[in-house]
Amino acid sequence: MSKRALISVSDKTGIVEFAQKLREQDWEIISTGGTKSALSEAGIETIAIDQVTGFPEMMDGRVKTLHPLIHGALLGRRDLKTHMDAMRKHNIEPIDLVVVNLYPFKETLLAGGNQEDMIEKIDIGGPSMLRSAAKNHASVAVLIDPADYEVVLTEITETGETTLETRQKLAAKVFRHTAAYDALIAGYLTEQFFEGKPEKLTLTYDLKQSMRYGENPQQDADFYESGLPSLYSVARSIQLHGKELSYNNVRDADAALQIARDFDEKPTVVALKHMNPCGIGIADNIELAWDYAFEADPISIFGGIIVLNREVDLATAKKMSKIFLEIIIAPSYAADALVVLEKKKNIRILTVDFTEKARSEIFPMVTGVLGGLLVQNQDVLIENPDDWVVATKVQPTETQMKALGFAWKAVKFVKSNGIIVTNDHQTLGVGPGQTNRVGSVKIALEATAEKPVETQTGAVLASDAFFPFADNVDEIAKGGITAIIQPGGSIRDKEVIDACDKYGIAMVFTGVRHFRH
Ligand code: 93A
Repeated sequence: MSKRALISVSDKTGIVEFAQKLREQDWEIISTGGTKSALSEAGIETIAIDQVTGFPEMMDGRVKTLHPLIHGALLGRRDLKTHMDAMRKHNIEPIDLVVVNLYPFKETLLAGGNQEDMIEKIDIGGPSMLRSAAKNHASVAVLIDPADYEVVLTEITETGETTLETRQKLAAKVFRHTAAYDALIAGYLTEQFFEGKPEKLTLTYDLKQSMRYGENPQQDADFYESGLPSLYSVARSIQLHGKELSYNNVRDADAALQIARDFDEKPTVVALKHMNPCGIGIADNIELAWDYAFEADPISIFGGIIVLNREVDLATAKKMSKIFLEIIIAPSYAADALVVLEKKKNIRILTVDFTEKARSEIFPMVTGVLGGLLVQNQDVLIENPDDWVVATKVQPTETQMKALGFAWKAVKFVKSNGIIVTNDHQTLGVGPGQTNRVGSVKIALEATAEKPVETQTGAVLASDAFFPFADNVDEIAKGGITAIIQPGGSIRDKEVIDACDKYGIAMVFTGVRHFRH
């Protein structure tokens, strides 16, 4: 009796050649509607699935292969007399090879399919056959990837059958594949039916890029992208120029995109180094925003990551091209601006779709720990300044309030302990990541002191978490700061407030902290 294969594929790439070779080895081929048509057109003889099951394909194809005559043929153990007896009794002819690829759920999602389209793209019969065949890999070979056609054909041509080792590997691959397929469906439906609960999203990721190395050359690394992509992401960015992104590039570019997301009312430029903002500028046009971001720290910006939230024009491009920058990201570039930037060989130029900013907030943030993962949703709380409380007797002026609002947005992205000094349109000093808050205050104030005096007028300070002691305020007063914004909530708040009043500094409590460890 000749061997039997069942072929049922949505993506028909390479299937004609594969089926042709099987027929040359005298294999019988069973196939479902669309696959059968494709093979018949190429002159390949196949048996229709309904001929095997005795049932027509029905309900728009929802039921085609879900039948004991198919699943018995896949699951029956060839080494057990009872199974073989059952097969004989019920006229079940064994199937030795299954070739299936599933309804294109992910592709339809990426193409913007609506909910109804997506539901129809949930493949039921395909995964069932894959799972039956993979479970019975002792006897059945199962293919989901055209890249594996060759090895199976070679074995069949040489010996008439596949090896156990190959079948085992293919079975493991199938369960990885169906698990990812189901996880993507679970993620999609969760997003559809559980509004605003990103922490409940099922995590599905696909390998996007094998990186040359990780944080250091002695570390291996890969870049995975979410199964539920948003175009406002490094993973979905389009690179117009420059070398491939490195591991550190991806992290920095991501951090810079997260910062820029919070500043959309006005043209904004974010400059970032090693996960911390080194300059943020907002203005009425993108060129001036660049000037502010640059002047915020003309040294750190060298080799920096830049995100501009408006089209890059020629004047801005000319200014940017004067220094070495690692990455530039913007929604678009004027043609002449791009020409100028592309003259720099080593710069990476990317675009992302800023209209998808809000959607990007659903991504869970995943951090690796030894032996596990920590998952949280993003820190995207929208704060209403009306809820903030002036804690001091000294009241902030309107200009100070504007500057405090800017500083508060900016400090959220500074590594804890995070301190930032700004005016109302530009960062002046960043104090990131010190193990005590006074250390961060000192760094931020030192950097501020180096700035031209006129930019320091009206400088305010933000702290990502409360001040545990009044010593911070003593330092801040020495730096000439006139207003502070911080969460409040320390048991020594009163001492901190009294110190501010003593120095004539206004202080606002937000009631919300923004750690970034
Ligand atoms: O709608 S289904 O879930 N019901 C089934 O019984 C079934 N059997 C195979 N989808 C089913 N398939 C899928 O049809 C396969 O996974 C494959 O993707 C596709 C091939 O259909 P056709 O040969 O008609 O193009």
